[in-house]
Amino acid sequence: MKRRGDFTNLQIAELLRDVAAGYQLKGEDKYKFRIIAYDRAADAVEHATSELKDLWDDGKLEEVPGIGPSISEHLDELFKNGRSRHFEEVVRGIPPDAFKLMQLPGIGIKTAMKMLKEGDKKEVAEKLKEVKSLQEKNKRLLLPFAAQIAADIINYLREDKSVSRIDPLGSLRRQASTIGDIDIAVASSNPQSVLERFVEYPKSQKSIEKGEHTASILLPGDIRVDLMVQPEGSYGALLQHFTGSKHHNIALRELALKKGLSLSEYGIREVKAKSEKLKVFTSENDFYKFLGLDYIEPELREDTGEIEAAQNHKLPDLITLEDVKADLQIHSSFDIETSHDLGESSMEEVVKKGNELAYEYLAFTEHNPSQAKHTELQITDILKRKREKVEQINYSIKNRHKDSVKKVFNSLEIDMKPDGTVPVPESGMKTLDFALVSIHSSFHLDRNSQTKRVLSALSHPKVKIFAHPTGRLLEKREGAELNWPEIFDFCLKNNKWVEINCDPMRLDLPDTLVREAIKLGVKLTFGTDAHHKDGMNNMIWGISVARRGWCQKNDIINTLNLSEFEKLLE
Ligand code: DGT
Ligand code: CA
Ligand code: CA
Ligand code: ZN
Repeated sequence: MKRRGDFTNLQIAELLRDVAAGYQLKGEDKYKFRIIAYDRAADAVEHATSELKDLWDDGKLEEVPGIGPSISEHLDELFKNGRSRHFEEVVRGIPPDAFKLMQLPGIGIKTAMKMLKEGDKKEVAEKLKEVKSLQEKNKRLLLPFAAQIAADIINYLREDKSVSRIDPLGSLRRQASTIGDIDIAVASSNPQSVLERFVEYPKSQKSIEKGEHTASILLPGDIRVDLMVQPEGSYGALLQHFTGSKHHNIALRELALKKGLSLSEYGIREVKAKSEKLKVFTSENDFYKFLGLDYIEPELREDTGEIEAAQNHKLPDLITLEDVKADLQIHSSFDIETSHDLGESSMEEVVKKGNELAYEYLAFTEHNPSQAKHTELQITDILKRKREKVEQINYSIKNRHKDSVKKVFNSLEIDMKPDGTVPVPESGMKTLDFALVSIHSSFHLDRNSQTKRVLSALSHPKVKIFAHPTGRLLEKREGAELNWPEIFDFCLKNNKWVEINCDPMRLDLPDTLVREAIKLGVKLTFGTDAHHKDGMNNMIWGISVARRGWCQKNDIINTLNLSEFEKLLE
């Protein structure tokens, strides 16, 4: 039941952004740090994996990175009384429509106020309508979907012979799990010709704007694509500037200022030098080097310590797809009589695909047989039949020396019942090499019960992996409430692993939790959760999550070779 003071994370994030805007109107310079603090807190809340209200209930608001003591105090009042006098005071007198207009790309609070004061009434009404439809949709794109759209446009633009370099920018280049709009950079000796070709993109619904170096179009479904073009000589600065993230750039700008330098998409200037000569950069690498930094991979550019690490030569050597030797969650079409979905490809087809991907081993992780429809004896019988099938596959691949897949493991993705027990009898568990457990029901248990449930299921000696751990579905369903420090601690002490599920709709564990896990030394696994052999291609999206979570090769179980992996199972 909703009570007064029950705010969703999204509502709180919006509120914090409004307060930041309020401070901006009060004085951009005077309140510089508060503006940054509120903006940052808004981002943190939006990306938080737990409901803030619940954290508050547990007295843990300040544990959210980005929420300091002062903001936390105001939120405390907000949750207690349903309002914060401080927030109200900061935004007093600002018309609600101004905040609405701010939700449009490119409109800050100052522009919004100006539009309301002196703008054309009809235009403002039009814009407000745009906001409303934006709020109704306001869905972000899944990463592979955005990547495909960008790849199509990139191929199309490459046909212009003046294009010498072209790359995605923004959240897409940083490989974020969801993408707001698509940004693309081009190096060209003839920007106008590229921009003209771009606005004539056959799938474009509308050209939003076209200037000297930039243009924007709208694709069906209100997908916005921004293009930035510059000569090759300053392409490095262009890439750097529009890859973001915003917070990374703010932090970088501050570092530069301390060195008396100012940064832009064109290059670097000395602030005080009379000549005001612009230093340009073809390569992003040199841009960072000029600031005394090691090259920072785009996935790390979120202002979460990467700049300091780059100063101290402490950046991680990020994992790559080539490091991966196995896929540890695959559903074959073996009829295991589950109440969930079966896979569509046979075990043989999956092995063939595994060879194409140059893997050394694979795990078959069909869902457990339905408990409602079978006796314990029947469940064990089905699992024994599956064991035989897996042994037969292993026998048949044993002497195929040219193939890379040397072994398939007999695993299972097991539901955890709300009380934390597993719906498979001991005699059935014995047939398995190892098992995964996952939450497929009762997503809304309170945090304590949910955590207990997970730890209880993970306790079974055959269970090694906590699969798609939050249970989130991007843009559809929030994850379950869990006490992550407790879960990570348990995994560390009991040699259990946490999955990065590579399904683009899941990408679960989320990158921020990946980082927390590996900081503690918890080992992670990749599972594509493929229900068709082609789903095994999704490994690359799991890699994006791992890289954003600062993972190196040795953080991930799947990088072990077969004999190392077998040893871990002993
Ligand atoms: P998104 O589109 O919400 O998934 O996130 P981003 O990071 O792609 O954000 P976007 O498209 O607004 O801007 C791309 C990057 O450009 C952003 O990460 C920071 C950088 N940037 C630098 N200066 C500016 C600026 O003046 N305006 C905008 N919009 N971005 C800027
Ligand atoms: Ca973007
Ligand atoms: Ca953009
Ligand atoms: Zn599942």
